[in-house]
Amino acid sequence: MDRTASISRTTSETDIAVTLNLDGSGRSDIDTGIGFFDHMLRSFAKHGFFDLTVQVKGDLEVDCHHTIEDTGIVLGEAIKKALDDKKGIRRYGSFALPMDETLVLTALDLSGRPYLCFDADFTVDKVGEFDTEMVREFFYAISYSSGMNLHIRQLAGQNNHHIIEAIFKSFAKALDEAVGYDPRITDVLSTKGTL
Ligand SMILES: [Mn+2]
Repeated sequence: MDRTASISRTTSETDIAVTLNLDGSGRSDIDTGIGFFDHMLRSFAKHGFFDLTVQVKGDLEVDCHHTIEDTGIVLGEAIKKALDDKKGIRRYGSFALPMDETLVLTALDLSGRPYLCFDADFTVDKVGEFDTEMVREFFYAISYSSGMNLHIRQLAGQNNHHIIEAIFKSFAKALDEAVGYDPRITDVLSTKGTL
């Protein structure tokens, strides 16, 4: 089964095209206009073994808000579409990812019910042209548009670049686990019969 989804979304604020292959090899082609955000999305693809294309033309003359939030919405829609009926997948995934002094835990459930619990402390307003307060907005958008229960918790860390990068990488590893197949799961992993 091909688990690839392409989603395009155009508004007066952003023009976004995303293609995601859940069964990729980590290849990516990313251009959001925000260098640090590109770095994070490339890390997400690499460490989750997803193939990912993200092309964004956003209103960066305003600020980075719409570009990052809307990319989260579209990436979440692509995750949801690529997963289709979720038959055979593990559903749950978690990963505690270290990066030097930083440690970030992500735990997620592809339950169909959106919920974000986010706990990370940033001590600077920006990394490059990326506003640190947008990390939460990005993952909120993903959780809602994909129907994902998503917990992200910083357990240790000082350097803001490390903290954000560890968040994106631990999310990638947790998602890779959750979308993976378990041969013991022959239908949908829910006593309700649907996710
Ligand atoms: Mn880095």
